[in-house]
Amino acid sequence: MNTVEIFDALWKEYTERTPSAQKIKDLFITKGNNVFNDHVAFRTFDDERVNIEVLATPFIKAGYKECGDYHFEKKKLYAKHYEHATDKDAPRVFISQLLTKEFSNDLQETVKNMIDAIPSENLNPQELVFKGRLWEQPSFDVYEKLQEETEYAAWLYVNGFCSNHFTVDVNKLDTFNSLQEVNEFVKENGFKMNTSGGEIKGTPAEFLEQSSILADTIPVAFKEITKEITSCYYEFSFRHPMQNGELYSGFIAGSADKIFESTDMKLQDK
Ligand code: OOG
Ligand code: NI
Repeated sequence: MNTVEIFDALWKEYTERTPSAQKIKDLFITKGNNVFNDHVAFRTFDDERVNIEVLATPFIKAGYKECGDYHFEKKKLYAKHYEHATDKDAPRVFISQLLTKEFSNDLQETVKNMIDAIPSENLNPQELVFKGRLWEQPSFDVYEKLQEETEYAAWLYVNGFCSNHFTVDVNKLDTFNSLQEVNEFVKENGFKMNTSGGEIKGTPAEFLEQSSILADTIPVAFKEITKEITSCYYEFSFRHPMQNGELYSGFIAGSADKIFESTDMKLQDK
């Protein structure tokens, strides 16, 4: 698959779970903008069958190369970002993994069982990122136990491997000049922003400002009960030029730390 095919397939699957993203994109288009995608992100576990390197496979095959890496000590996550070697219009890819050994034996066992349950024909690095949840119907009891230790693992247990956000490249919008203006527009249209760490994460001095809506929720049929659980969200990024005049191309760990929380159940109105 080339990059266009990859991102078309990911967008289709993502907007089925994240109707707000399609609605917001359409609002920008109605206002006269072309919408470009700055990056997508994936989440996974550090198990060698599904870790960052495995999820990166389709991108590496399509011409991507590894760029930065990021540590999240409190959330016990590690991440890498990838950029296309030659195609400057291809979106960046951010992939994080949970450092499972830093959690309880129970959590490690649950994660191992999840991955053991993936049918072998689906454990295909070239396709893993397009498939969503690959294990059996989740249990609400297991979901809640994971959530006590980490929202990230609970979210992954329900949602599986999928692009958890696309990102509007605010620099390339024609009718907006700042992230503030974009946020006002998104809020006026009835969407709720993730305000953890402030509505805008990062500063011009860090060369990257970001914001995101709170994740949509979708009904999840657990073994015991059907409940509304967070799916995915939409992000907005504004990049600033560095001393050499080029736009900053990486990520900022301190900001990403808060962007992760866009899928936290505790930020949703109860
Ligand atoms: C990724 C959060 C980090 C960014 O742009 O800093 C991120 C996630 O929610 O999995 O996307
Ligand atoms: Ni992001």
